[in-house]
Amino acid sequence: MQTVFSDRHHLHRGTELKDGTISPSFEKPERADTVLAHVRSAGLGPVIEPQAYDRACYVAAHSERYVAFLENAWNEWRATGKTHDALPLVWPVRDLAIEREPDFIDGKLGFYAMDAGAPIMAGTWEAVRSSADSALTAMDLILDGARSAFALCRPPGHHAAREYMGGYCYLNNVAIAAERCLARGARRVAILDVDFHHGNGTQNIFYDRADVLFASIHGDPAVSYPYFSGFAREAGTGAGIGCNLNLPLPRGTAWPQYEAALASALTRIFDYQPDYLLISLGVDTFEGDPISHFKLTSDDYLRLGAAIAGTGLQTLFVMEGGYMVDEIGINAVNTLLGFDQAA
Ligand code: OKP
Ligand code: ZN
Repeated sequence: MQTVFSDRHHLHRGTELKDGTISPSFEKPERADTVLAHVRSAGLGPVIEPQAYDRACYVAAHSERYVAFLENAWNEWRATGKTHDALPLVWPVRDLAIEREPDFIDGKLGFYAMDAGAPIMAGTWEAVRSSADSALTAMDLILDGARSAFALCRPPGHHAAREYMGGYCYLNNVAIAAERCLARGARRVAILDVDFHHGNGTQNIFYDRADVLFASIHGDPAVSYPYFSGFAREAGTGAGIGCNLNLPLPRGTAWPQYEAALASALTRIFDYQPDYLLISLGVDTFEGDPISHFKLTSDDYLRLGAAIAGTGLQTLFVMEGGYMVDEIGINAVNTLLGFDQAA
C-alpha cells in the first residue's frame, strides 16, 4: 500500500505541562520519522508527498471561525510580545459564556481548546495543514480505486472537534477524509478508532449524522483521558442515533478482551454497509506505551490488521497516537502488513 507523508511535520515540536514543568511533548517529530523508517525497511510500498488542498476541505469538518483561529493564532500571540508556545489557561465551562468568541488571543485559546495539550508555535499551522493534506491525498488514492492507503499524519487529529483543539490535535484528519468521501459521492462511511484514547473530536463532528458511523475502542473514560467523552451510553443524537458506538475497556486490557470488542465493532461496521472504512490508527494500545494502559504486543497488531482486512472494504489508515518511539514504527507497520497479508 502507498504511504502519504510530509516532512513539514517537523515545523511543529510542542511542549507539554507535566510534573509541574514544561518539557518536550510526548507527541514529538521522532514519532513520524520512526514510522516512516519502518514503512521503508518493511518494503510496505511507495511513499509520496501530499497534494495541497483548499481550506474548504478543512471547513467541511470544522467551523469557519475555528479554522481562521488556527491560521491566525500564532501571529496574534506573537503580537502580544510572547515568543514561547501559545497555550490556553482559561476555559468556558458550565455556566460561563460560550456564545461569543473573545477578541483577545488569550481568551480565544481557551474558547477553542478542551485542554492545555495542543500548543501553538510558529510552524504549527503549516504542519497541521500538511497532516490534513496527507489524509486527503491518501483518501483520494482510495476514491480512485486503491484497496488501501496509509496517511502518515502528524500532528494527530482525533481529539479535534468541530470547534476545538486538544490532546495534541488541531484539525481532525480522519473526519476531513470522511467528508472528502461524501463530497466525492459516497453514501456512507465508517470510521473505526483503535487509538487508546477515545476519539472525542470525531464523535463530536458526526454525532448527529446518519451518513458516518463512528466506532471506537478505548480506555474507559472513567479513568483515562479524555475523561468527559467515550462512555458506552453515547450512541448519537437525532438522525445519528445508533451511528455512534463506544466500547470502553478497563486498564490492563490485553488481546483476548480487545479482540472481542474489535469483533463487535467490525460486525457493526459490516452491518452498516459503508462504501469506505477509515481507521484512526493509534498504537498507544501497546504494552510499553508511556501514557496509556492497554497490553497489546507487537504481534497483536498483525492480528488487528488482518481482522480489519476481513471486512473486505477499501480502507484508509490514518496515523493517530503511539508514544513509545522505538516501537510505534513496528506496531503501526505490523497493522498495515497484517492487513496486506489478509487482503
Ligand atoms: C492523544 B492521542 C494535557 C494533555 C494530557 C493528553 C493525551 C492525548 C493523547 N496537558 N494528555 O489520542 O494519542
Ligand atoms: Zn491516543
